[in-house]
Amino acid sequence: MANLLGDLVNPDKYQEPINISGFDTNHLMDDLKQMYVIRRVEEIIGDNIVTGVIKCPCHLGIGQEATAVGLSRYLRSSDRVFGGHRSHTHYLGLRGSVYKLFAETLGKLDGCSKGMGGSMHLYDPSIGFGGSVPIVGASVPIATGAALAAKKDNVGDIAVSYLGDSACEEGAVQESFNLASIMKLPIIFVVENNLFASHMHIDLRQPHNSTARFAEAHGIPFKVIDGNNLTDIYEASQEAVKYCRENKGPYFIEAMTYRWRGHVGPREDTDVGVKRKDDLNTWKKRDPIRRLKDSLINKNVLSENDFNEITKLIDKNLVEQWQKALDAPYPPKSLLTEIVYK
Ligand SMILES: Cc1ncc(C[n+]2csc(CCOP(=O)(O)OP(=O)(O)O)c2C)c(N)n1
Repeated sequence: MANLLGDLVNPDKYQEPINISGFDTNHLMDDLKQMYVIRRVEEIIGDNIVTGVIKCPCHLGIGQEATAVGLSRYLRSSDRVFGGHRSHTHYLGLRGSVYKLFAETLGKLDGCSKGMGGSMHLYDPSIGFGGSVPIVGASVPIATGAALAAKKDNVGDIAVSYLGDSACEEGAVQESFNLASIMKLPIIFVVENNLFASHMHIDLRQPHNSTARFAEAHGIPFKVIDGNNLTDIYEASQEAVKYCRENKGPYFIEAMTYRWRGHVGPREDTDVGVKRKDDLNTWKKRDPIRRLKDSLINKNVLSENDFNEITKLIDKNLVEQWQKALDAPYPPKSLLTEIVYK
């Protein structure tokens, strides 16, 4: 078996600024801001879990912001994107409303799922987000079905299925890979490989640490990339989206990344009893935001001062959105029978 992850699995590597030559600086700046927005949104959510204001379980993607932000740049609102339990990044990558996400985590009527879903059931078809499902791997067959529908519509729309490394261990996920391959469905499977399934490292669960071998086994073209490098994600996404829009079949991206917080909730020092503190400190040096920011500063596109001004404005706006969500009403009980059991 080829060593597909190579040095990507070594957190001492890939800490330097990224190569941004030839990329549109407006795009890079826009996506830097969005990655910062995502990180701060999740930090606010984390703080409000600690105080008990947020009561639903939240799986934070802090450290994993780049993949969805980079891929979303090449998607359109008629595409069909699906996620799982850790999908704030996927929803916000598509420029989902921060206010609606805050409101959803608080169970408020203005939430993107009318306050009925919480953090793990996000939904907004107006931006192409077909939904997130907390049952591991469960949205992958749904995304595959959406790809079949897109193929039948024949207007070049595609599906995207975000999944974790452990979701590949679900039978329905392997069946989805097979079906997508055999039916040449326009779907990008994006595995965010953060090495862990809650507390358990991939080396204890699988005979190999890369999930791209599943793509190889199913005859799906794939790219293994540094998931904390925005421009690597741009390049892989552009190729994958083009391939799918041209109706050539599915594509598989394995993005190597690492989550900074525990499996669920805001604590970072422990993870269901597993200590990974030393590793975490090293992985933090592969921060996708800091690496992009440093690249832009090195090229004189941005200064430290500009960045501070930009982030100050974002922070102020997020505080306002959070307060608005706190003040928003809860849904009426009647909505339960109107929409949940419809
Ligand atoms: C079918 C099923 N089995 C177990 C769980 C409990 N569970 C929730 S998340 C998770 C680990 C998921 O790991 P991965 O898919 O790699 O995503 P990550 O959490 O790393 O983003 C598990 C085992 C579940 N929700 N659904």
